[in-house]
Amino acid sequence: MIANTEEDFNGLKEIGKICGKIRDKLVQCTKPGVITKELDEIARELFDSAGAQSAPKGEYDFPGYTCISINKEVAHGIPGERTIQEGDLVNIDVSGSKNGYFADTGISFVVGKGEIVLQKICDVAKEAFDAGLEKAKPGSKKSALGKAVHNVAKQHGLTVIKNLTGHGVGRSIHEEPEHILNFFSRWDDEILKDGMVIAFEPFISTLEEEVYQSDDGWTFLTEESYVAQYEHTIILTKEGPIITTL
Ligand code: M3C
Ligand code: CO
Ligand code: CO
Repeated sequence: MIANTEEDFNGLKEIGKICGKIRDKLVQCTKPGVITKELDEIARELFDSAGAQSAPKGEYDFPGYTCISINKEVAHGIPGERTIQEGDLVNIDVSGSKNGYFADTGISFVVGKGEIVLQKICDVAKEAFDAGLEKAKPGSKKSALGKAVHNVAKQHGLTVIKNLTGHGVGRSIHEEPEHILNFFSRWDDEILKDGMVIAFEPFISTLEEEVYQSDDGWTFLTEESYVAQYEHTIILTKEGPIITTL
């Protein structure tokens, strides 16, 4: 969407704050021994008490209130009976709506002490986000974000996922612009607009560049790589980006 009224900015900030708080609470509760369904239950209660709805559930009938993906799972992991263990790479992605406004945020992190490479991809996903954020200005090319993401990945000897992307958000969870790529494409000539709302979510991978969908019809996996994501909802303005999900 293009945010242009006070009501738009307030509505986007309200749901952004709710999703950011739920994300932080779930990260804080992700300890060895916790079951992913228990984390999702916390999210359900927090959405409820905030008068907000889960976007995966409300928009796609996803079997959970949040997406929780572990180790070789990259995204859209279904919360279930799985127990978190020390050293797990966990991704928590929280998206929701209130009063017709949407936000989307996610983070990958390592539980306790884990393999060094896992911490590295999490750090690089954040670095790639920051590099792309520098380019997130009205009047700039949308493709500059993906170029920045891919450059950061390459600098660290890592790759990006090419078939998962960021996207427009605001009045629904996924809307125009349809794709914010994790790499440069010369065909992507769209210009970012003042007030445009995007979910920017670099996916940094140790090796493979594509995910495939598991038999459960939801979870995205790789064969043999680890992937980290870092996502926020951003309103692009001439005065600078507003991150609604901090
Ligand atoms: N918030 C998710 C979508 C959840 S709906 C099941 C997203 O937009 O960040 C992702 N898209 C692709 C992978 S994660
Ligand atoms: Co998301
Ligand atoms: Co998203």
